[in-house]
Amino acid sequence: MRNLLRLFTIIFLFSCNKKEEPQEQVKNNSTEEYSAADTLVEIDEEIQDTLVSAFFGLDNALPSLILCNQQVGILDGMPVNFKFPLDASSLSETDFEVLDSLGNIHTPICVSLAPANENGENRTVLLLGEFGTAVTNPPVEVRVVGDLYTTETFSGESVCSAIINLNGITTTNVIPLADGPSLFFAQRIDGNLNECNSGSQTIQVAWNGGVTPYISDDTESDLFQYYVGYSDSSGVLIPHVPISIADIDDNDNFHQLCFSTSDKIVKISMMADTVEDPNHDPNLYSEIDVSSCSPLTIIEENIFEKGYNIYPNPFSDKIFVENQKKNKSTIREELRKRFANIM
Ligand SMILES: [Ca+2]
Ligand SMILES: [Ca+2]
Ligand SMILES: [Ca+2]
Repeated sequence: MRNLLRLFTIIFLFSCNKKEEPQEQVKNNSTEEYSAADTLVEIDEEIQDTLVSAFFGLDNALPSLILCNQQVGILDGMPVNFKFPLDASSLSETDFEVLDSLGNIHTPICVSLAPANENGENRTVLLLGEFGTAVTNPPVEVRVVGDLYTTETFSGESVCSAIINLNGITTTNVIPLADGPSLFFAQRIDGNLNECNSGSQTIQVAWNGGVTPYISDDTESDLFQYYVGYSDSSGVLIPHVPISIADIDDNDNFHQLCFSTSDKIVKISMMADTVEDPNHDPNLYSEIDVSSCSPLTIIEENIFEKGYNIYPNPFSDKIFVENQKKNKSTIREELRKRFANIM
């Protein structure tokens, strides 16, 4: 299937170099002009933004025999966080390289989507291996160097997705060992994925490292009281405290917050010093916008009504564009998914 995809992909190659003659000009309602090449640069950046962060969670603290089924000693643990869910069947340890501050390149011993591998999750890969040493030689960059694919979201997730090959994207947003966790993703959850037993609106949040209660007497079920959801009333944010919390006690980095309000929650915050990572570092105050599918912008409509389909190129930093003879509504629907709230 993937080979087929590649086969059909190479019809037009647009350069990402803005200095080149734009192959197509489109106008929006203002007087500004955009080129197809500029738009592709934007798309390239949005694909790059799919990889949000890596989190140096534990340094020489995890047993390789138990976690990787290999006797190589005590390992570092590093969750790597994506905005889109990943296709587990395309995931392997050779999809990743970790660069430390001395310039050494490390390949993980093993990788896993577990424990955050329920339907509606699958956005965090746990890398296990030797990635450096806290303070003196920490990991500074994580690269995707193999064909690792995102996958479609499930019905009930407010974010929509598309199948994208992430090969070639990198992040230097590597959170140091001593830092606490922060929120990297939130979306509304409906239907079968909703684990709340009460309330009228469920928001799923994800942390960039695994979290457990920081306050010694708390259990995970107590954590709802430190979260705040915000609805937007003509630009004024109205706070709402969840009535309970779900998706707890499963050792992952996801929570579901159960709200009694039917006002649309657009942002979530968490008070400082309420959760900690596996290294026992507490969180700072953290906030995140609730993601959802976003409508096409005028420039995107102009580009895609002409029938182009876009794929990242697995073998270079260029993007391939295929001119497709599809009808307008099909293209719009695909694009609506493809541009799914990567902002
Ligand atoms: Ca280490
Ligand atoms: Ca879970
Ligand atoms: Ca959980």
